[in-house]
Amino acid sequence: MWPDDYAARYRAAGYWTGQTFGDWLRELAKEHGDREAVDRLTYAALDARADRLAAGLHGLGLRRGDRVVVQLPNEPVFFEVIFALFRLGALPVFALPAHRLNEITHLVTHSEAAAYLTTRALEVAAPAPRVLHADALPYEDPIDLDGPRPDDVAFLQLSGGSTGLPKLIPRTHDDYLYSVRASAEICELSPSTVYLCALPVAHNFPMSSPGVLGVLHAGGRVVLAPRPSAEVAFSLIERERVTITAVVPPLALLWLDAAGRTGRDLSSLEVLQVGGAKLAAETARRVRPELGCRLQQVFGMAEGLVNYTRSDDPDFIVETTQGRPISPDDEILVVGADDRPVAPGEVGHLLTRGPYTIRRYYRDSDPGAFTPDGFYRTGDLVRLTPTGHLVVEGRAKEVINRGGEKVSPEEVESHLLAHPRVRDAAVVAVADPYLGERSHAFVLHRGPVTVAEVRAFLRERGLAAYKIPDRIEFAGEFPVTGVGKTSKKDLRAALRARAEGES
Ligand code: AMP
Ligand code: DBH
Repeated sequence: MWPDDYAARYRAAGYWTGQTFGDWLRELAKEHGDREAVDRLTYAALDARADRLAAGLHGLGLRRGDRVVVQLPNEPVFFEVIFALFRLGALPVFALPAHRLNEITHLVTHSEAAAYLTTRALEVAAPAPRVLHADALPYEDPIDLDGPRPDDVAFLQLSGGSTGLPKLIPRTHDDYLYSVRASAEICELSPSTVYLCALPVAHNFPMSSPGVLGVLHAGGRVVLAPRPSAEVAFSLIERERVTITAVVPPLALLWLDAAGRTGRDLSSLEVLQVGGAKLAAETARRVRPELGCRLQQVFGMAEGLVNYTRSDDPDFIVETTQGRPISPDDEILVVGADDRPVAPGEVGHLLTRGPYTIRRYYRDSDPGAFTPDGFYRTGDLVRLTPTGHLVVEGRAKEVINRGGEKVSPEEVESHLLAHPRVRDAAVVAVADPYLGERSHAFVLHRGPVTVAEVRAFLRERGLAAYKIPDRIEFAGEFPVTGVGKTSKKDLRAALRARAEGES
């Protein structure tokens, strides 16, 4: 995947250490054996069960290089399964519980999977050659396996697929372990870390930023939440004395609103990580006073690059930026439509290359997502602050082109969120015969408020007239992606369907 000279450099710099996930868990088990790793499962037990499951799966005919679509809820068996597959050298394909027949069929077909491993509760009637049930997995006496190499692909992660079906992202043992180790260090994890995994564990953010794997690396403890609701999460935070957890912005809003009326003791919580979509500064500023913990912004992508705000960043940086890269060797370019760098501080397209960012998708699908010299085109519009922090201004494809005037949905959303009666907002483009596109704001509110009041509020804030949404509509809830981000794709589709119904 990486050219030889880059691979040599990343090894020489100590990023790629030549370890596989299977060896890594073995080491963790030696070091932290009797400590709890995930819920009540100890490091030693996880290590042993992974060996026995690897033997059992081998007995069923699974071999090194085979792909296995894994769709599991937040339960300890997820860890046994992925480490068994890592030891076999078989590649998990990380489906999310929210995926249905459409996505699972795509994953099975595109990866040419040998099996689909799931629980009966999640199973879809996918055309997998073989379905393995998590409640009936084969555990056998360990056998010798000629496992994978550190530079082999360890698994296939999914891109969010904000448009179309998820793309498959090949991540190697070497590159992913580097991002995990470096993330654990940046996030200052230790054996006393207790991480609540509230998001679906198979998603790249809760898996690796620093996520459950970062916590294992530090010898800490993972607590799995069956659902991300404030009620479930807060009771687990209280009971397990959770120190750090990660959410997407819509969930942060729900938790913030619930924090005021919870009877739960959240005093153990030191850090709330928020990432996956733009967090409005208005919301960011609520975290410390309302949840009593520090905020960390995380801007990442399953393709690689991850940015964090750091614990010693001043508050205004933490509240208004999406952090800076993990690695000194993460190369960041902010470019215009011609792929040439914009002036410092200007908004442009983010391109990136580095020791844990892929150079191509699985089977080289969508080669246009990479420049000829190997930079990944993130699709994000960003600007760099003088301090080297990135501010995400939106997704290039989601900018609304209103008769030539460009409107950033994120900017309008942050103004909407400043209204005390607005709980959340999502602004999308809708086709318009005269302007090409016009803007449509969906708003979730609390307490009585009218569209006219919201509109007047935006005007009073001095927002340019062309940025004021052409339509504002109150909604009951937003459709969400598998990890819980607001799904603008579904909002746009709803508007299209409505327009077709009307015509
Ligand atoms: P995915 O394709 O699911 O891996 O999603 C990655 C994308 O999510 C990024 O390219 C960004 O568009 C978006 N994203 C992730 N974290 C943030 C963040 N903190 N702020 C803004 N956008 C984000
Ligand atoms: O949205 C993402 O994909 C994401 C967000 C934060 C991610 O992959 C990550 C951190 O690693």
